[in-house]
Amino acid sequence: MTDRAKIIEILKKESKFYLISHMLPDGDSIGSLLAMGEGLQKMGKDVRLFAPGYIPGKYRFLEGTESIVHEVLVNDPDITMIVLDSSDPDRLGIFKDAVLKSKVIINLDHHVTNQRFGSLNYVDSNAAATGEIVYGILQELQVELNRSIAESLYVAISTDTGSFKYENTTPHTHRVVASLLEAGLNPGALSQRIFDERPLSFYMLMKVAISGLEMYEGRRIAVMTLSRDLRESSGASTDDLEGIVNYTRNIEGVELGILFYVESEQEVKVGFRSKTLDVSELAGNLNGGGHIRAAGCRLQGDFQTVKERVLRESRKMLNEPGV
Ligand SMILES: [Mn+2]
Repeated sequence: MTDRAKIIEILKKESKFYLISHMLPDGDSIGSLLAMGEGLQKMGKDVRLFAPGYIPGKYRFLEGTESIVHEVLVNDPDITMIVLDSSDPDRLGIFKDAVLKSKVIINLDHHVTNQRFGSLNYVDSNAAATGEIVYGILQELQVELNRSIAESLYVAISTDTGSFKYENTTPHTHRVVASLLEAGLNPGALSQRIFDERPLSFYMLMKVAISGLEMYEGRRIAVMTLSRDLRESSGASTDDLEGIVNYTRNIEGVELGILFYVESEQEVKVGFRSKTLDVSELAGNLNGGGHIRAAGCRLQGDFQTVKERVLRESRKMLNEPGV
């Protein structure tokens, strides 16, 4: 019997579940958490939802976000844990210890790097999002899709595929989404809300970032610089930082985009975006990490020193790719 089949059995048989998503909750982790939670509730199960972090404002319209708990759960051996979209237990933050003490941990994920820390692991790295995996499980459990489950899964899948633009988007992804649309959601309104609309504070901060734009290496590297002071004086939140770095990569001819965020006199956060380079390797050389086209690191030191070091590593990577 595969782990997937065993998981289906447990979901049918057991009655109490705690569902946990990862730190810095993103669209996939929140959407998967809500959809799985509502699906199990529709089967008459007793379900509680947990997230070790703040839910970004743009996702709070999803039904059920208000019931997500952020404090440490009380451990009870009768409760089955379902961990979603988390490649390793450290991603569970304050919930890590309570989860690891449980007898049954169901690990549902799509990250290639998943450490298979569950007692049952269903990890499918061909899935574009954990939301696709949750969709398959709910189908198998014969849970009928309603509008709120469909919206949660749409948010999960559309965010992890960059609105169906990233290379992880497959024919299967589109088939899943087709059945979500059949459940009656409005993709235009949802996408407007998740991808296009941003608070005015974001644009005020963007204005500052653009005015300081610098180009290097024959305009193949674009650099933006922001600081905590600039962010605070523009009224922007740290949520608003997310996304600004993407604009560096979107400039025509740019191969590598960098955003420096000066946290303090002794610490700088660096975000990398690329079109074809492996920036997870670049970030890795600087004690950071991430994905192939989107990665980052956090460096100690004053801004000028950090900037010179990062630009030196970046030039090296750009001029000798694959070496
Ligand atoms: Mn994901």
